[in-house]
Amino acid sequence: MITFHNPLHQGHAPVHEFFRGERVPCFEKPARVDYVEEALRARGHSMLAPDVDSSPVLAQVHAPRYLGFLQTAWQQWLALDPVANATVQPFPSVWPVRTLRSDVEPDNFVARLGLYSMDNGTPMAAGTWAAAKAGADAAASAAARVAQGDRAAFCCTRPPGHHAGPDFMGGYCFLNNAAVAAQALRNQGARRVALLDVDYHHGNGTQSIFYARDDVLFVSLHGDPRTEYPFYLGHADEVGEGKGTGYNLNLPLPAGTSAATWFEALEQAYTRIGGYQADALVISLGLDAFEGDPISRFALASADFTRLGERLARLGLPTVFVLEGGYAAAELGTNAVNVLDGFEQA
Ligand code: OKP
Ligand code: ZN
Repeated sequence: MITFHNPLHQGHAPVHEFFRGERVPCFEKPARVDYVEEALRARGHSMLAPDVDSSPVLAQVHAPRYLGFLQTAWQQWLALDPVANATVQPFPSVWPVRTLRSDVEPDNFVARLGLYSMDNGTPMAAGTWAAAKAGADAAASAAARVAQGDRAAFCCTRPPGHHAGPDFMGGYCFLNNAAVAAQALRNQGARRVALLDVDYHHGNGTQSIFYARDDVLFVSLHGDPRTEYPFYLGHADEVGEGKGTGYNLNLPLPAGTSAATWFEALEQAYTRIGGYQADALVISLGLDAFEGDPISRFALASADFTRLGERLARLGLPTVFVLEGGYAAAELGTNAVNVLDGFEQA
């Protein structure tokens, strides 16, 4: 399968995140994508650099003031203390929750960082903007291929994107690559796009971007937000709003769900997508439903990812795969390429 990789992903290499008040090494690390690229090469998939500028599409799925902030965030951080901050990661410490105002941008950098973040679990580094932008370019490039008639394409990138909303980062995500792919497909002639998110974590950002729209159907299988990140979105009663009502389907499953039950829920997703008459499909391909994932609690085996690819192929739609999560880094390559090979061999 044609793969667009992200030549700049290694510039996004924050060192630590927080877990229960302690600093721990980042789970979302460059080695993840190195393993996927290695597996792609080993199984003969061709890899290309992005060849589309996603800027116009980014402006359709993210707010201008958020994009403006993100693009220069690292320079703004350095401006506070060019020497000390070069080796320190910025973290938000205050957020505009209920009753506080989010319409006025504070002058204070850390306050702005909180305004544009949903958590303190999304560390930045010097190369974050360049890496995130190149990833969005890879998503737009994969979408362009599929719009031009390719059966499928894979966007192999990190940082992931599905937690990034219209105007905020979160959950290791900065720019919503899957939303870019879906919007790019719409721009290039697809009347309806189905977006299926199989990452363990609910794609709150993607849901929010398309919540009031009927031209992009969002369907997600994920750990129940009562116990799993992102906690504050992803329940079954979220069905869309306005003309988007009926075009959002959440299938939350309890932590510990078996592969058999997961595939049963996948059939419900297929039924909804089948009834939508989409012209194209985007898969938010998180691989953290894997039994060996260190931060997730579903139980898919590596062979189940082949089965997932086979099942997705039977929808018969032009398909863009976009890499999201998956933190069992050494197995990530096998699991990702199993999906692609299952899809191509079905
Ligand atoms: C991103 B994606 C664990 C912290 C977990 C949030 C998880 C983000 C998952 N110590 N932080 O959906 O795979
Ligand atoms: Zn995830």
